[in-house]
Amino acid sequence: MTDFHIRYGSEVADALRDGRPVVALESTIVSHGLPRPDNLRVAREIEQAVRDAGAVPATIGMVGGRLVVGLDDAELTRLATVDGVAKLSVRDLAVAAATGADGATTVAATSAVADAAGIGVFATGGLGGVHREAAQTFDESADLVTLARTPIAVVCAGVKSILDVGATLERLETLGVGVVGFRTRRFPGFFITDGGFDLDWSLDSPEQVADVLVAREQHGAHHGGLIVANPLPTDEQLDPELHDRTLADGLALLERDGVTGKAVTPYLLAYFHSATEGASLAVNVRIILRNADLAARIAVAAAARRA
Ligand code: PSU
Ligand code: MN
Repeated sequence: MTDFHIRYGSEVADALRDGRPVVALESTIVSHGLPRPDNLRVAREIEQAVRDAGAVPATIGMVGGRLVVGLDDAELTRLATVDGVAKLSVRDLAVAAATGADGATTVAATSAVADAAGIGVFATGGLGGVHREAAQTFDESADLVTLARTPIAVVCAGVKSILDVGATLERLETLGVGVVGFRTRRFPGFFITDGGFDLDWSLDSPEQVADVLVAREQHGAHHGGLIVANPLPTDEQLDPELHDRTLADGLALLERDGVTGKAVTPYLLAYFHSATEGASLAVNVRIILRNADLAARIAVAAAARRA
């Protein structure tokens, strides 16, 4: 566990003190993953989905150099609407704090901060991973190495299909990050239900996931993350043909525009949202809301087991 200088939202502070269920939420999807003005509305809807399932949402981000666990509505609005919000991975947190920056935390940074805050369950859309062409570019999300050392359960719809899904699963295995399907033995591909790879484990209920979290603690096997892969039902996924076409075009544009590094993921997501005329955005939102709901149910079940 790393020490961060954290300011807590009052509702989150109360819930953590009382041992009530809390779900961490990231802010990069709000600032960089979803287009304005939908991003702010969706950010609020994600929090509401957590509340509706009985847990307290803790959206994490940096405001004026202060790391906040449980952004209030004004802070959330700021990160969703002002220009120049930095995309913060773990390595960026100290620099951003020292320079008084506004920043949105990625899966990696959100996981690290949530763990430091004592929050064990986190909901997002899709995890970062190994990028296509990574053999040349070495572009692999810090989400992977951070999850190798951070004991948190991350509910997501697999990794974004813009990545090399097979390579990402191999890296997760090497790094000792647990991966379980929620009611599936196929690893989801974010916009699409089936990412093309098998999983060893499938769990059937939030209570069963909570049992695994407790077992990890009892067996001292909780040094790394646990990915709970929650696929969209097939009738809600992005049309696979539209998906494949958009992805091919997006990757070509990436190359044409010379986009590299941390700009790659936001660029491709923005391209998807505009090229599919909102279809991928609707799917993206659906994914996040479903994951927020499942994460909250897991947090509720885990809190009950610890009570
Ligand atoms: N999933 C989404 N939208 C996003 C991201 C994930 O549905 O915007 C963000 C997450 O914050 C994740 C980041 O940590 O993309 C990965 O970026 P990179 O590939 O640069 O590590
Ligand atoms: Mn990268």
